[in-house]
Amino acid sequence: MKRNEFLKSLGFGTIALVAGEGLLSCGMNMDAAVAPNVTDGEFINALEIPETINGTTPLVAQSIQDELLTGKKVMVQGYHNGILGPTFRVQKGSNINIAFQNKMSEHSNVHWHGLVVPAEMDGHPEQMVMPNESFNIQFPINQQAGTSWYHPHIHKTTAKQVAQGLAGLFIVESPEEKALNLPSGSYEIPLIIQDKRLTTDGSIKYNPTMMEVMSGYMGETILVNGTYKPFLNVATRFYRFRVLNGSSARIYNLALSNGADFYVIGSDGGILPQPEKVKNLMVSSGERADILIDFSTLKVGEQVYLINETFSTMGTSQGTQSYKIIDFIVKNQESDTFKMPSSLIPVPKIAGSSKTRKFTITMDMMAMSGGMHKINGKVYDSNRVDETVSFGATETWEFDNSTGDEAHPMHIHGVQFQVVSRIGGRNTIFPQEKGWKDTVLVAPSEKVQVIMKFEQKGKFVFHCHNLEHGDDGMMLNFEVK
Ligand SMILES: [Cu+2]
Repeated sequence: MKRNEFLKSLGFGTIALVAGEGLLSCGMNMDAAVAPNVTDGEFINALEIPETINGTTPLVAQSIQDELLTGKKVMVQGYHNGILGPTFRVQKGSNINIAFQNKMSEHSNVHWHGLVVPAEMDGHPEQMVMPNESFNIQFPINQQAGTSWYHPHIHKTTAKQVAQGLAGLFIVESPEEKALNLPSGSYEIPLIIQDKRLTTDGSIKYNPTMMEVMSGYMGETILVNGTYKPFLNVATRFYRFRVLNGSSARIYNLALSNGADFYVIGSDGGILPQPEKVKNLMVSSGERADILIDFSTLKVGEQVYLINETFSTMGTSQGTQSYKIIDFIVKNQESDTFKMPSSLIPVPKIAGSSKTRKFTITMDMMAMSGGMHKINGKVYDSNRVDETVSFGATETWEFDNSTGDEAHPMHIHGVQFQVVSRIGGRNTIFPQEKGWKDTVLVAPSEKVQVIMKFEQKGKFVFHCHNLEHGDDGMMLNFEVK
């Protein structure tokens, strides 16, 4: 049953017949429970920039104090000195050796989202690091330059731990990328965009109702790099922004408040073949976008906001409101040495698919006890291997959301894939999908095909990166052998 039909059925008084405990506890104020409005206000806090570390720096998951709202110190979770974690910056071809320590009172682990690493290092939900335990993370970087990220991946508590602050960026660099002379140093800025629901004392509240498990949990406060109402002083030149949508469920349709064009130069797992000029860019949970913004057309003293523009393609709970995300204030006049290259880094097309697997992604309203969100009719079972893939095989996987009315960003571990086709719904492959991907947004009515080569042996998961959907069971195991 679709969500809309389900809500209609509630109106006919069938609640007692279809409801489980979860539904009754969420009350009858259904729409109020979904998609709280984002509040606007003055952008007066300087954007915090996470510290940059190398591939051998220890990482500690901990409960720690931070101040999300001015003057309100609260406990959050993070990997460093507050919410979120440092940004790893490593070279292609290097070896990673990270001593990970869990200093929290609950078990956790680290998934390297976007990095193609051995299965035993991937942060599979079974790989738990218990409180006060350590785990040595080692893997080689054998992939192209790109913007990956890291976060916990414990089944049923991934969303909560990410919401409480456990996430960080992992940047891979390469000589090919360096040769492009993209804006770097203080002109290369990470933007980790997350929505939070904050209590009046300024702490992060994570307690989704059943309705919010259906839609995804959305907060009314947008943080960028953990900063509330952030601004960034910029000069009259090009900047590179590494955007991560680190939200549980909220999808952003990024645009500039002056309607100016900007350029997508990279997707989840690498640089695009050429810059793509856009006015809007849809980024769903887990996805990254490497973008260039040209502030040279503005004068000192002017400002422009990165905003979310409304959209109507992702179901009724998403995109209902336009709001500001960050304020760019032009502070300095500077001459720009950067010239936009006409081509970037080639992305050789993956071909020779030996098999097509089809995955129907559905929400089953009647299955409240065992998880409503399913892939091919199944909810996640850690003891079950759902798909077996031959090592070295190239395959096409199709995610079919043609009967659904919620959006599902589907993420596959252990690979970087390419988007082959999108049939139904938005019916197109978007600029940010013309390169290496690990997460693809499958909107209502859409069937999306991706192609990839499996080059890591072992057991991995693939799942919806709407983290409430994933925790609810929209995740399966596959084994490469
Ligand atoms: Cu989903």
